[in-house]
Amino acid sequence: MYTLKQKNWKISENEITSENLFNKRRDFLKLGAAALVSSSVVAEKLAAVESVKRASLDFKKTLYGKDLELNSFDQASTYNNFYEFSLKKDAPAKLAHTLKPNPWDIEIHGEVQKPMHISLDDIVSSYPLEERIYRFRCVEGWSMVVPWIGVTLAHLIKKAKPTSKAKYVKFTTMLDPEMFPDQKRGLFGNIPYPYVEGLRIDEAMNDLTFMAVGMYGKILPNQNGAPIRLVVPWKYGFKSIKSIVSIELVEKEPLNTWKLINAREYGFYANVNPEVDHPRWSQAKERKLGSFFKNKTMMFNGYEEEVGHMYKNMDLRKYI
Ligand SMILES: Nc1nc2c(c(=O)[nH]1)N[C@H]1C(S)=C(S)[C@@H](COP(=O)(O)O)O[C@H]1N2
Ligand SMILES: [Mo]
Repeated sequence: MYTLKQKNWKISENEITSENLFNKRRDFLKLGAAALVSSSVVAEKLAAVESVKRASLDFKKTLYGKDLELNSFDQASTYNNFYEFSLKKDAPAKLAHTLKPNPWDIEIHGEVQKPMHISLDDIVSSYPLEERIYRFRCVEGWSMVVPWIGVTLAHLIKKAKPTSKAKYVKFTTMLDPEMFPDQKRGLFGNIPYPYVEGLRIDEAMNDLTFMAVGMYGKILPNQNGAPIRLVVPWKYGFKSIKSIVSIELVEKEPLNTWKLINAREYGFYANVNPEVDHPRWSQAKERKLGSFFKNKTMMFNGYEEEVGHMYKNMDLRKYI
């Protein structure tokens, strides 16, 4: 079993870094690395970009979130939770150049008729990518609005043909201490690795549940979970697991990292809910990155119409 040091998980009300020179350096490094990878769609796209910019993606715009006011790319890419790099919000943007998102392979397996491996290239080249603007709410009380680019998780899962025993989905982040410095620290690390998460199968198949490969028109910056991460907009941000290598269909409710660390404070469901406070802080309000005032937290983060039916007969005070 893991012995865990007591940490100060609570948010420090950090300000947002506006301009970030490290981004430019990181993109430059990434372009260098990409040139070494042969004949891959993503690598070609990267190589085709002359200036120090992230590769653009082809995608279609959708109506999701069209009336929401976006946060800036700088805000979303310099204020991150990615414990594989650091506990500090501004650190992943500076450290994440060690993540090598290409080539990348995701395994879809477990209770499926057609276990499969898909590469990031497969996703980028064989699926129509869409852009969806979603609200995103961290359990710590900050929120943002981000234009993600990707495919629905249902799209990927259906390909593998789940069996009738597939009741939950378990996700796993890459385990590679060369890419993620905190994974080198073993029991002294910030959290146990690899980071794992889970969804119930109906949640996983819900139309809102998204696998993002990009944001703001381009491939994901490493610090936001490159090359592919989950986005579950009605749940607290920790459910939206980054840099995924395994999607496993399972029969029993899988453990998730935060519940494993502290089951009293973090549950499996983690639905955004203004009425159910975190044991150490209220969830009634939130502060959008870059804004001075707090707003009221919305039930299911504003997605009640789309997802409320899945929790009709559940006591949401019990199933936190
Ligand atoms: N592998 C991994 N995934 C992760 C985390 C992490 O530390 N490691 N942090 C989670 C938390 S707490 C949040 S709020 C979001 C933050 O996503 P962002 O940095 O893109 O805003 O990622 C989630 N996914
Ligand atoms: Mo979070």
